[in-house]
Amino acid sequence: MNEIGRRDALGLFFGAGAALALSACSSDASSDETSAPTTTGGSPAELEAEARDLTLNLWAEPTTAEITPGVTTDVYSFRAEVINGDPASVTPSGSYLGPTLHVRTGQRVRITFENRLPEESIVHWHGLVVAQDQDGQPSDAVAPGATYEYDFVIDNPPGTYWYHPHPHGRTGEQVYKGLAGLLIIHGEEPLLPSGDNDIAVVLQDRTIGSDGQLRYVNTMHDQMAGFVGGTLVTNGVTDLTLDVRREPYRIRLLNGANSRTQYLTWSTGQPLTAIATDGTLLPGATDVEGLVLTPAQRTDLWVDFSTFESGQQLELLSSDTFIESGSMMGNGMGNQFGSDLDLDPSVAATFVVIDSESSPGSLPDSLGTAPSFGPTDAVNGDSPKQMILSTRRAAHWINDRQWEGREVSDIETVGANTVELWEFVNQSPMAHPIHLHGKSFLVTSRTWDDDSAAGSWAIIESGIIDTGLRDTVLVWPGQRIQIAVPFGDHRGYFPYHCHILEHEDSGMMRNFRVI
Ligand SMILES: [Cu+2]
Repeated sequence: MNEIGRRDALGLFFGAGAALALSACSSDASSDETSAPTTTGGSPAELEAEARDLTLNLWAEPTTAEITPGVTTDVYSFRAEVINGDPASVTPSGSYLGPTLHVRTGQRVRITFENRLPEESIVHWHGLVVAQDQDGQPSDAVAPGATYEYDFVIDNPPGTYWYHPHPHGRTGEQVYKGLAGLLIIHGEEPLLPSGDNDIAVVLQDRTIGSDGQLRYVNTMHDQMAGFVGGTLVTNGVTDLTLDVRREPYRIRLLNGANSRTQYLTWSTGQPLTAIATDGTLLPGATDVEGLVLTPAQRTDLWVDFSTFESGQQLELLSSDTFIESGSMMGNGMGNQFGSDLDLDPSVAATFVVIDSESSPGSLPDSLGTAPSFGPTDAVNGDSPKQMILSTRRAAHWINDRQWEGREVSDIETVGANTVELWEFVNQSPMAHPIHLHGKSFLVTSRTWDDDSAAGSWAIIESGIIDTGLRDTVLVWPGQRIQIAVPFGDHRGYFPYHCHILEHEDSGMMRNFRVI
């Protein structure tokens, strides 16, 4: 891709006029390029006008990318083309990231996935409510050269989702090599910044060797702790800089890292204003001084740059939150020494306020609707199903079991269209972000079984947003959390797993069965 294309795309803007508002790195900030953008996504209103069936070809292939300026790196990438429907439904990322897919609530989507990789793969639509055979499960992985046909209707509310591969044992390395993309659902929403004031920021990390190639070590230690790259890579590049006008913006954050749970702050110390979590608008905007984002979680922010001076910069800072509160090789917690968490922020993205007229905005008083269910709707309100997360024999376990495909236990069998209370009890020395396929749930309680790690939790606790719906939830060592899960009407087998991809790949994954 040429330089202009790279610059247009890297901001992952969803509207027109992206070229005026973006530079890929700060050295380009003074550029006077005014070429018309070539990678626009269409505003929600435009997409609404275009609402109709969408047919795509989507493929994964080995290719190269420029993650660090001037350095060519071998990667895997998703690419796509619109066969039928609005051409703006696919917007290239300009990096190794897959194109952003724009769909609408209620829209029928047909996607032919072609595996052009030298290994098996399959695409999972993270957070989407779909039938088992549309979910992109490990058992549906297809061989090199083979295809998989998807045909489903978008059944989620508007919001921020993503897609990534899910072949068992290979997800971590495939995502690390570059296979991930955003999926934005448009539709009826309160009045929020749109068009080119609607930006996505995909947070990842990579270790790039002196030869310019990605390092994915995947040692026993990496499998146990999760692989953390040495450099923050945002929207597919190091040192991402985005130009913004003095106006309100919606910034859709996705943590697409393999294992790094990030604590995010603004360099000015101002609060982060969250408006949506994991694809669902919060009932009301929520200010936090720092924001915790686990792998796979999304949070949409609202930021008003109208009070900034032209030329002022706002940096999004990210700190790793890894703790190990006991022995990784031991039995359970083992120890009583919760390590303190030492936040060490690095710049994940820099927003540069360009010379423009100040145009303040305000948020709607109410955003999302309150969830239609709660813990009192649970069929097992008096006896939550208990899932024990543990670490022993150099492995991570769920109820002393690992991935067994379609072998499910009694408590992993649930009734369609019921709400159940599930309880995750973390007896492992590590934090685990737990994801349930196709289910948006409520976190109804967090208590301590063992408060050895309470000190480190206290450092990040204010950045945990449990008030909205989630599809991925962080369980700190020693914690017991309860979630209320509405299981919906799709029957069949669906994975639930730790979203530290090295944990998932090494077996910290199970199926539940909806009957
Ligand atoms: Cu885990």
